[in-house]
Amino acid sequence: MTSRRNFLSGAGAITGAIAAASVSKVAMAALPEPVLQTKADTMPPLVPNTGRHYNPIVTLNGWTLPWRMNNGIKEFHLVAEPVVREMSPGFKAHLWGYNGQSPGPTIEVVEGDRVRIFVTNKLPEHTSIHWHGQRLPNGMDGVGGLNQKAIDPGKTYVYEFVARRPGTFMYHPHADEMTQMAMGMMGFWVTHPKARHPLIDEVDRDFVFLLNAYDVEPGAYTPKIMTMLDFNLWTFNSRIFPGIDSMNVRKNDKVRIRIGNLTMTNHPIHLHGHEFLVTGTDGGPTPKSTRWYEVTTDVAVGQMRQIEFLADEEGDWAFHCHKSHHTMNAMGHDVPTMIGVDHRKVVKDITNLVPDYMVMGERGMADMAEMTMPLPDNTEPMMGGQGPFGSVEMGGMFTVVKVRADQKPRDYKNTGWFKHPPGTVAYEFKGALPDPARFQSEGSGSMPPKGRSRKDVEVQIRKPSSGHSGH
Ligand SMILES: [Cu+2]
Repeated sequence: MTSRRNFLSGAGAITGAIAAASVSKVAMAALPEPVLQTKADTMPPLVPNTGRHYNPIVTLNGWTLPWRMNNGIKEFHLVAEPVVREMSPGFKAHLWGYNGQSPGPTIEVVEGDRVRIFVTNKLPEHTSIHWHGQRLPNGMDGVGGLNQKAIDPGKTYVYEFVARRPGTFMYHPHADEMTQMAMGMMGFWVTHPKARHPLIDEVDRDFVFLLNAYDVEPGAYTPKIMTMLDFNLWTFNSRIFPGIDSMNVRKNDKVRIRIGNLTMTNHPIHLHGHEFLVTGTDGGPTPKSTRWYEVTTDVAVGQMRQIEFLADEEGDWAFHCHKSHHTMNAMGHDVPTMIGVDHRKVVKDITNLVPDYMVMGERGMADMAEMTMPLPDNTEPMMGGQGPFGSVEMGGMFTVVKVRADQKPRDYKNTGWFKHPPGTVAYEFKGALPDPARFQSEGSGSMPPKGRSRKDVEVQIRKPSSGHSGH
């Protein structure tokens, strides 16, 4: 395996690293060395040193695939294969992806580039790649059976086309799509404009990630591929909060975030503290006359939305899907009520036979959030993430945009929690409480209708006994 570090120092083209790995010239002339990534970290932008210059993007908890130049053609090598994806520290899923990760690496090219992509299939079944949103010859569109023969296991196919339209695109299989997308096969593609573009602004920070969803039972490793809607892990680039990196920007940076949705439902993506414009879809940049300010934009299934804003408010700003069940982590489905049942001995016996097996809830669901009950080895609490003031009580599709005056240009380092200026944090009221007499005579806040006693309109509200972790 070739070290990613070589490419960051050498940047761009992969020729140097191949020479170091002493691959013969003959092999080089044929297939580019596949570059693998084993980590789920956010990699720094891959600054191009061959081909036309562009301002590289940053893939959240992901990376950009290096290329080699071959007679003016940008050559990439994607390997479709089973991968282990760390969804959050200590929680790994067995997925299918590309070049060691799921999602696959981001491909970055420039408008007008001729691109050749070698796709090697190391999956146990056939696959293909569809280049979602691209203008290309019909035979390169990747629908197995319709545009090409599917790529059998062990085979390598070649796709070649000119990246004609600048914009933000995706790639994914178009063969046994239900299985392969449920297993995590997808990636991002950015075609940068070749010159100043009237509708594509230069920005200081440019982030991309995919929305994806999985159904992995707590304690298990492999997604259930038959699940159609009832997923239990809602992810940004196959990571769940608190495993998703923050987006760290400098105050007054112009920030672009490109979000593609390859899940089976829509996601209203919401930014705190700033308003943004939707500047592009997978159909290209939006005309300026169609743009208006939003703080939430719905990204429907199979869509990409590109948002832009001026990060002029310092702080730690939440950025998340607004569906509250999508900011929660795994819960087992169809869980029988086990309250009061001591099944420890039974579980131990079953686990010897079925390692993925677990039961939950012998003391109620509150234990799951409070973590007094040991979680199975491979899962994440339903909600958590420690902030400077306690638990954030979020999971899934949630992260933070950190705006800092002292963030260095082009530095993506997380500098910790925001230090709020004195007097700018919500605080507890410590003055005298209002006179309770009114409440005693009239009932709790609402006035009973004339002629009826307070008792008649009383509503019994049962509060959860411990916290709000029930689900
Ligand atoms: Cu959502």
